[in-house]
Amino acid sequence: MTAFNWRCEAVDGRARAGVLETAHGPVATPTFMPVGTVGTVKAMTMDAVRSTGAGIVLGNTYHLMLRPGAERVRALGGLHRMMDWPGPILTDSGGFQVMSLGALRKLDQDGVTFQSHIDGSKHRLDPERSTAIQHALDATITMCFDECPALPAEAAAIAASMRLSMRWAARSREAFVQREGYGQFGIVQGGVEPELRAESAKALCEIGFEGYAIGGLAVGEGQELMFATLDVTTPLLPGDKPRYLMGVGTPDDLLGGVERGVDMFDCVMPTRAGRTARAYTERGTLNLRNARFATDARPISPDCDCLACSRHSRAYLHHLFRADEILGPMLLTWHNLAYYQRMMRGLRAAIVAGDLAAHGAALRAAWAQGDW
Ligand code: PRF
Ligand code: ZN
Repeated sequence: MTAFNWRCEAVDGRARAGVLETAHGPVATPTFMPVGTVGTVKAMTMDAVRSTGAGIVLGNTYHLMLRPGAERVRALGGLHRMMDWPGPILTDSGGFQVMSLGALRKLDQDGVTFQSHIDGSKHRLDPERSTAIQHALDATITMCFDECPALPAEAAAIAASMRLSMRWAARSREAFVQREGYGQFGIVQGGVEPELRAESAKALCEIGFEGYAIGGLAVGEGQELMFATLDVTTPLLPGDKPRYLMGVGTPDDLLGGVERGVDMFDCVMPTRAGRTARAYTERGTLNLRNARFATDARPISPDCDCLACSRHSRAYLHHLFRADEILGPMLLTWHNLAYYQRMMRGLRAAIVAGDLAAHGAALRAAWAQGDW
């Protein structure tokens, strides 16, 4: 059995390239984790997800506990078996989703009571229950149960929320059952206040986790403040453990995160955009519903080897979206995930080559240049 471990292979500035070793196989970092909220990466088969080069996917405690239920997933052999993804899976802990999706939420020091967004039924999540559910799902990486305030917010409110999350982190750690090749990540909170981020990072390092996430960002503060907060946060985290920026982001956010020492990312952006006709490319984004693509016989991107780009034209994708055909979202989600994974491969190679500054500048110049 493999021990859960992150091994650094190269450093370029603050950026790191490495390998995360887990019970469900290795993952090269920096990595982007496609979001499989309810046990499916929407519009994709898992073979298709694999073909893009993804090494790890994300699942959600909140959604899976409501439907089909954690015990049902366990009975179906765990999330890996149920969704046909034998590789590593990271599950988010549910607190963030309760706050954005749950109805009639009531937060107390112990946890949160809420109503399901599906049928209004009443549920409770707390650090112990969230951790037990993530075990039932058989998550390779379990996340601490935390609270994430929307920004902007008063510093006093952010401080109180962060301290609650740190008490919940200690309880999450207590509830975590150590197994070979499995890990649990703490989540740094504290808004955009450097002192609060420092207090949070210190509290988590004292508890000790297999990895450290940076939460509470990309919640309305803007990219400049997010990067400034990363600048003061990543140096406070252990150099030999993986770092995960939660719920981020655009290709430009990922590049900035990698440059600041982040190793893992997840976001609905490539998959959600794929269902709404927005294509990510080396030259920025394209809206394939736009009339100018109606007769465009070129592939979405000349540099892409995904199914959409190797077999189909922009004009065909345009037609599929205009006709509301299911194949449109399928092909474009595939393309967007292929782009994100290709970009991450490029970043890893650049870090290994000690070339990230020039590589990053070239990426930004091409995004700004616009369509071919
Ligand atoms: N905490 C958790 N999940 C999250 C976040 C957080 O702060 C964010 C913030 N961008 C996304 N997902 N548990
Ligand atoms: Zn493509």
